[in-house]
Amino acid sequence: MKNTPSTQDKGQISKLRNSILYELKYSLGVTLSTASSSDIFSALALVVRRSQTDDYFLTRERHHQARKKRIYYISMEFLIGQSLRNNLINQGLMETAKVALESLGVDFEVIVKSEEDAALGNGGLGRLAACFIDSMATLDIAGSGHGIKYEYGLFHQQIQDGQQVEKPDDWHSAHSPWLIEHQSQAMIIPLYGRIVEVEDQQGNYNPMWMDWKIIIGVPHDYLVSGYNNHTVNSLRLYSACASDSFDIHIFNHGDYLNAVNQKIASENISKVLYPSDEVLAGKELRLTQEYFLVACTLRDVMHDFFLLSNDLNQLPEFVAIQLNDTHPALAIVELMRILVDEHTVDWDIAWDLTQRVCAYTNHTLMPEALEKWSVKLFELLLPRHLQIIYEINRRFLLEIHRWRPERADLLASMSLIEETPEKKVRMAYLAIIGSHKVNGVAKLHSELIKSNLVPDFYHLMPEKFTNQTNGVTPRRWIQQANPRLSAFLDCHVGQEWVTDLTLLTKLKSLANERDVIAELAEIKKFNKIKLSQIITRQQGIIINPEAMFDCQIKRIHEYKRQLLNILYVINLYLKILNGRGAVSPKVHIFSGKAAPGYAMAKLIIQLINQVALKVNNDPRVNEQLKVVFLEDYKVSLAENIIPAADLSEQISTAGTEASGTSNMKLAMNGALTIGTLDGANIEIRDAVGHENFYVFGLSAEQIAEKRAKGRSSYDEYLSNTELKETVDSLISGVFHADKALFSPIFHMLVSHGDHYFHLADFDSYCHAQYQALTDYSDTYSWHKRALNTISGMGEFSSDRTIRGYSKDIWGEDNFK
Ligand code: 26W
Repeated sequence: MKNTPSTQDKGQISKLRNSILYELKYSLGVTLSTASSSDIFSALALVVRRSQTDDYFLTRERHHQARKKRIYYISMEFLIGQSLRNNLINQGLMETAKVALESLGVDFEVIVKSEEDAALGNGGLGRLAACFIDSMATLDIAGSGHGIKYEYGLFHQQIQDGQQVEKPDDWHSAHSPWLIEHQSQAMIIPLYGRIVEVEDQQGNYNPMWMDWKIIIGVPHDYLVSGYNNHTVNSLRLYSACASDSFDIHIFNHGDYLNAVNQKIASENISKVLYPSDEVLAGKELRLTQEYFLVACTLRDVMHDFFLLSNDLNQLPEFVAIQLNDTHPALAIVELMRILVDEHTVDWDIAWDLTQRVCAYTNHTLMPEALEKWSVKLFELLLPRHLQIIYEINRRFLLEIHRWRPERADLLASMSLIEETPEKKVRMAYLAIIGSHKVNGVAKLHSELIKSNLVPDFYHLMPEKFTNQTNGVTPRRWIQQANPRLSAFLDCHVGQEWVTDLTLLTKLKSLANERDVIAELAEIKKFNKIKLSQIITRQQGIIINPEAMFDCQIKRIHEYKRQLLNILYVINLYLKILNGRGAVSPKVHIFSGKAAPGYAMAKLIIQLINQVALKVNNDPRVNEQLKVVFLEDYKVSLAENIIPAADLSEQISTAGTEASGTSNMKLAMNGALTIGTLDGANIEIRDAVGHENFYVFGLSAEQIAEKRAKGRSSYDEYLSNTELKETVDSLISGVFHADKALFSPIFHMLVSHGDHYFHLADFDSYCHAQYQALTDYSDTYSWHKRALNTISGMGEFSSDRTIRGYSKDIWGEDNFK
């Protein structure tokens, strides 16, 4: 039964409705009868933004009065997704907005869905940044995100003939109702030029950076509401603007001349997000983007700081900078430049302040993802920064020599500069020595940083290295994505779970209540039907919602092993054909993008699609097995898949996935996990109970041992007839008339050493899959285990993670 709105509610509803009509008319120039869904979306968004803006100014003033330390979370990526529903929930306007739109004869769901995702990120690292700014606001931390306002976000993926085709993501940032442009706060960022070696009046060495060209950075604020607490922080996105198209009169005369004479095609800098989440081929534009972000952010940092104090010694009391991977590591160098060159701070003092301000989060162990920038490129783009890096390095090498005088080899291996084959700056080393804390994103990962990635750095400065296991925001990933589960939790554990996820443990005591389990099963079924409809709409495939939904949703990468999953599907398909079939029906759902230049990942997508085509059209297996590849994976699609999943695939080669975060989102929504002992899987398994986690495969240690010893994947291939039969099908023409099409995959596995151990883990994976499918046929006990899984997931809220950063890295005073 619907509640009748109170008089006060009625007042709010009519106020909101009038505000929508006002925005339609005066901001968008349309009337309700002529407005499109997107107009109505914009109008409502503008109304919500107004309510956020009031809270934003109050929050800033309150934080300023309390002299709170400010946290600057610098990240090249923020994978926000849609914002309307999230902002309505956090501002407490959800129900009012629904009724107000209804009263205007407008379907709320249609409006919400018409919003384009803001896809300013590739995957895990970018989405984590988005969860973190949500948690900082919810915890009333004075923390802002700082990123780039890319004109084009992550490409859209289309599947044509089974292959990925990339289309530009023109998300019309210029018209996003969420972004507030601040032309008046535009900043000048120097680039290129040369160093002139001069002395100051006291005779001190005082190099001058001269003849630089300029970029103009324009900040845009995206307001970030905390949950139900009136705190509103901001995500500041900078766009680069060409100096000739800019209102240059706002700058003083000297800057004006520089701007006009030395303009560069600067708007290119914020044109597009680099679509690779692991390797970048030393692109000049990317280094420019990284510097641009850092330089803009530090101007804001210094501006905010001087509002609080004129004493630079107090910098670490009022400022913390968190580096989201090494991409913004130049912040260390830029801060040194500002302190030493602009404020004539003594080098040693500047270095101490810089280290106390900065902290670095590592997100990957993959060697190819560790950033190294050519010295030549530095010399060209940032000559003064290169000098500063050399000076940091000179002092650091002296320190190493004092520490281990007998180990001359360390001077080369720990140097910030790699000498061969080409001189390069090792950004991870710079980030480590310029920070007071270095953290990994799951326990195993943080251990591997110390033992494998940078053991010498760990031995030199063990106190720096810590762990902060990732988390995800329950506001988006439960409350918004899964409203029915959210209502279920409100009812059974109380509404406070939204900001205190540990309350989920209360569910444990309900595990024997049949009607509670039945309720949970109904919720899952509802979500599965909804997803089935999306699948049918997108692909015309009919899905049985009773089947087990087995989901692997993440970037496509060899180390994440979507290939292992599809090999299992092939194996199952062949078995069904041989009458040794499945136990109960299942659907394998894949979704994810491959980097446009990553040929093997793209071929894996094609294989999945070809297997889907074959299996889905084979009447012999039809009732038992379906394969779906959902195109254009993004945050809003994830919100539809995750609540519908029964089984979560977290099957990376042990020791390769830093943490994973879809593992958390899926488990929170009641999926059981099949996974390796990798990343945060290990902690999830301990939290949800080993009986609710299908573990398989070699451990990180075993993998390392095998790698060290050397092995033959060819022997592995020969040793198991089922495996051989499965792998042979890749080149037998079963899945594509062109037998050679998938031979690169075949050869990678069989003749090129199978770097990610698909073959070695295959048998163990199939057993775990078999067990999961068998267990699934006992519906009641499956849902009971889903309940227990949810109840164990309390510690994977990003609120817990942010509290950890705040206490161990930023200093506890943030909660003041
Ligand atoms: C050089 C370009 C580049 C871009 C992005 C290199 C590396 C990256 C990231 C490190 C890739 C990434 O997203 N890493 C993921 O971070 C998540 C959040 O911590 C983790 O959960 C994932 O395990 C990790 O792969």
